[in-house]
Amino acid sequence: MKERTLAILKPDCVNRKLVGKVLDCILEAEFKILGMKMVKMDAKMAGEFYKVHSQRPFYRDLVEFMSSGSCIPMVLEKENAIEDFRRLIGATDPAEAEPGTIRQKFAENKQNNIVHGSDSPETAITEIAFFFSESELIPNM
Ligand code: IDP
Ligand code: MG
Repeated sequence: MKERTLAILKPDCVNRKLVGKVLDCILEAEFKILGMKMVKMDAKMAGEFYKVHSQRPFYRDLVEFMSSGSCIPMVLEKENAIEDFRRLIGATDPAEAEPGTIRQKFAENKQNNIVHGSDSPETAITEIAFFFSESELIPNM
C-alpha cells in the first residue's frame, strides 16, 4: 500500500549546501515528492514540532538548532514509505548509522543529522499536517 511520510531537510543540510545531494538519494530510492517548501521556523514552532522530546536533555539545543536557519519539509510517497525512509536515513547518531545511509554519509553529529523522518503512521499524519494542507500535495514527480 502506498504510504506518506514527512521528511525535513534540516538547517545543517541547507547551510552546508547538501540539499541537492540528499534529494538525489531520496529520488534514487524511488520516493515521490508530493509537496516541498522552505520554512524558517521560530523557536515556538520548532518546540511544538518536537514537543514529544520536551523533557529530554537535548530539547533546548534541538529547538535552537531547528530554528537557526531554513529547513525544507517535504511529503514523500512510496510503498512502505515510513519504514523505508527511516532505513534510508539511518540511525539518529551518524556514528551508528549503516554505511550508505544519508546520515552516515553527510551528518556531523547526533544533533546535526541532516534529515528528519516520521517514525510511525500516526506521527506521519500529524507531522504532514503540521506543515502542509492536503491541497498543497500534488503527485507529479
Ligand atoms: P530521530 O530523528 O532519529 O527520530 P529522535 O530520537 O526522534 O531521533 O530525536 C529527534 C532529534 O533530536 C534527532 O534527529 C536529533 O537531531 C536530536 N537528538 C536526539 N537525540 C539526541 C542526543 O542524544 N543528543 C543531541 N541531539 C539529539
Ligand atoms: Mg524521531
